[in-house]
Amino acid sequence: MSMRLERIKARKVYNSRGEPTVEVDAWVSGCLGRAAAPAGKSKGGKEVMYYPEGGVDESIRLINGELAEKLVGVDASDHANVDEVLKKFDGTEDFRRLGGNAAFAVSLATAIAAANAQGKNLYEHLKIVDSFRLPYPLGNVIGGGAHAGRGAPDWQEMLVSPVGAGSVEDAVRANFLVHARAGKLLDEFLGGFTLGRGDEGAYAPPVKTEDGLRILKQAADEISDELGFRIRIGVDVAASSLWDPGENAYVYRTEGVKLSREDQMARVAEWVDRYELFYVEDPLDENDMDGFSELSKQLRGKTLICGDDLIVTNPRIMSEAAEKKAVQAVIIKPNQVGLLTTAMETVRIAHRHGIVPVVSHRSGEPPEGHLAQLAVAWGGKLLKAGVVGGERVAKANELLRIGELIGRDRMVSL
Ligand code: 2PG
Ligand code: MG
Repeated sequence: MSMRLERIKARKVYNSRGEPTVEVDAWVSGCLGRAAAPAGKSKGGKEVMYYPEGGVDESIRLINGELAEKLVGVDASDHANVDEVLKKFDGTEDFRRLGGNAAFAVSLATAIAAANAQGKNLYEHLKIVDSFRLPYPLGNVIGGGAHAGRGAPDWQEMLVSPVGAGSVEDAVRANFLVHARAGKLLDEFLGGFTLGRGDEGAYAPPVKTEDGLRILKQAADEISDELGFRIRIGVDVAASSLWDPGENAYVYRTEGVKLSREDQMARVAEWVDRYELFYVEDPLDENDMDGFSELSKQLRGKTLICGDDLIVTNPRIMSEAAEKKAVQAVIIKPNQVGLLTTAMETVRIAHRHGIVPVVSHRSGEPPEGHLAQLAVAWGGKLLKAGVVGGERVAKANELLRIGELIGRDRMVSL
């Protein structure tokens, strides 16, 4: 059935960091879809440009003017039609005319409107899998790096995921309990801690990375024993933020050490063993794909090496990483490439190679839950969306709602 896009309107709203962002309203057959764009802080060098010269205001001017003229009337029942217009309208490789974040907000709002017009859920409208499953939530509990101030851990995120939970309720609750327990343990370790948090709701304590890992492991093990299912921990090193090409080293400011590429790899391997890390995102700089391949070979079977800044949701780089056996998991952040269809292409490549798609939030998020719908639509096995903070909880709550529809115990197998 053909469904024409009737109207589109953009406005300026704010993300969880208080930065301006684009929100778009789209109407298809009288039904509204609304979505806003997130923003990263530890961005990959090959991500598209978020906004053109002139910033958010220029994107809004374009959407409400020239783009609306091109988009109104397009058949939105097939999402590819919408993204095709967006791509042509921008006409650049990196979305520098319209802005990748503006494209993302239009793409998502239109998909939501089209889903609503068809009486479908978003995950049904954008599905690329045959049967729906619920991803395990992956959330950061202790962090630092670019998401916190000075004195916090050098590695950006220490993450938890209840990979043994049998239902989405148990899974979501487990992460909240681990977060609370880690706060208590940090307070004990530091002899008093403000419980201050960074951009994504993870504690940002004045501790070294390894102390954070030890404490998170303890919190996860204790809650795992109490609940009776397996809870694992992982990390996002976000190593591009540590890599200093001038020094030819990974620079740990809080610890006051500099590690060579080899020492960085050795440290990652050692901590994977010591803290039983099941997931390691961006252990090395984004320009070192060979290093990813080496680490993947060395740690095969022990952990999932995941590419975020390395792959930036880009289908071409995804294919290259798959060919070089550089990763076993890939972060999917649609705003890294601007369009849902481009992100979907990357997910398809990942599935073809048995690489785990990890559908992910950004450090600056709008307080909405659509990401959970995308994860289910695309067969994401992990939903990386933080633990606490309204904009993070919104994704967990949406996952609970989807659980009502497809079955609360239909968890993916990891
Ligand atoms: C990351 C993300 C989200 P940012 O590195 O994975 O956790 O951070 O959005 O700042 O890129
Ligand atoms: Mg990352």
